[in-house]
Amino acid sequence: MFGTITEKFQSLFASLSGTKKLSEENIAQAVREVRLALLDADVHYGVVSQFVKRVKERALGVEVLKALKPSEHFIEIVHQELVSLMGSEPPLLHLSRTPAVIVLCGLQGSGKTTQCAKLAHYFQGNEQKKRVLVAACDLQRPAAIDQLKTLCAAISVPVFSLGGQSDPLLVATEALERAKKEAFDILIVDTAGRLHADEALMAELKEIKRALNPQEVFFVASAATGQDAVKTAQEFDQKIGISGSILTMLDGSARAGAALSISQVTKKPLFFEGVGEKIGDLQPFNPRSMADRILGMGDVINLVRKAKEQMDEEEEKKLEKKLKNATFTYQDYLQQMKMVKKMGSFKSLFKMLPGASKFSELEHSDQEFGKMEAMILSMTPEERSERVDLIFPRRWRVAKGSGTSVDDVNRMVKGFKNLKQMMKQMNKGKFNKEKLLWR
Ligand SMILES: Nc1nc2c(ncn2[C@@H]2O[C@H](COP(=O)(O)OP(=O)(O)OP(=O)(O)O)[C@@H](O)[C@H]2O)c(=O)[nH]1
Ligand SMILES: [Mg+2]
Repeated sequence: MFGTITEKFQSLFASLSGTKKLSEENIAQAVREVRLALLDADVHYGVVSQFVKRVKERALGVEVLKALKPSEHFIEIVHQELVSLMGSEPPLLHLSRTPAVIVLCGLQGSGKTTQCAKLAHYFQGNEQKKRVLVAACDLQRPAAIDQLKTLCAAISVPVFSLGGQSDPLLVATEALERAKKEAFDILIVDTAGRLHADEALMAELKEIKRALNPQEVFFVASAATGQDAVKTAQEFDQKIGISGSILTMLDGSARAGAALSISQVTKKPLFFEGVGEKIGDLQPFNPRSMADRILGMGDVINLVRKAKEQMDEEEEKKLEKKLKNATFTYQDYLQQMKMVKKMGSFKSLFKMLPGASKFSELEHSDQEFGKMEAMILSMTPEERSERVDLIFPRRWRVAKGSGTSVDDVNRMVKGFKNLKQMMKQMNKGKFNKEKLLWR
């Protein structure tokens, strides 16, 4: 996700791994590299100075615990400090009032309209089950209303708009009336963007804010703009008062700078992150998950969250037990693949596993995924439950039945066995859950 900074941290940690003791000298060197990595990722200068100071103090002050190697200790400190930099815990939304009003604001093209629809989808989805109304208050761009309507039609969320109207304040107040009358739980308001935080835009937003008295005013920022996003967030906060931010475009060539400094600088939490153009590509911001990703430790938090969305509780318990005991058959493998398919592309999910890069032989493409499904479906029930071994003549039959080759079947069997092996390692404690690192 954050290519360069992650690589820098990984190589720093690798170079520390041979160190027997954390000395003043090697701490100074490591801290220098942390500083460079952060500055290079476009993190706010003041934030970097503070961060580096804290890491240094803590690293120098540590009592060396027998359980941890010096390098692990240093990683632990950097990880903890990153988490605390981003607010420690996932922030809580204030949506107690009905309807709760959320206003999205930000510069042109930062992703406001898209996030309106994504948020509506999030709130009406699995866990939340809220009734959402969206208000089209961007009257700057003629196509803005249609864009919002198209996005919301796909998820069956109603949009309130007034055709031919040029006063966004009127649209906002009438939308609130309708939300009240029809007992919507949440009203999400899309607003116009400008190139800069100019006076006209600020005045318009201030009026909308005064009229709606929203619970949340989210500044929507594109992570691609790095520190500029942070500066603009500060400006918006000073002029209209925001309650938090949403960072978008984190899937692109984003650097970690905005994610790391926006909540520190504005003193307002980061609530959500946009990780793609699709309607489901919005996730609640979690400081621990972001720290894991920045340090190249996968993203188990979001992997589990995504999996939970697809599974009912019972399935979840069954899978947990199977994972724990490594009693996992081809049949389960197939079920998992089907679930994974619903969650998104296999490659993107695989990247969320800690240490995934070390298991490159498991990196099947999505196309191969379909092949694997066909192969398992061509197996007999005995083969799928591993009551009989998949010896050569059987592999040949499976290949024929699934329109693949014996090589393909061999690879699938190897992938399956590797996965089982991985699970066994996890259960033997070689997988350190606390630090989410492979040893
Ligand atoms: N890759 C990626 N693209 C995104 C994300 N969020 C939005 N986009 C895309 O960014 C472009 C601009 O998004 P909009 O939602 O129209 O932005 P806006 O802030 O409403 O723009 P204006 O109304 O012109 O101010 C669109 O093409 C979106 O599909 C994201 O998280 N990742
Ligand atoms: Mg828009």
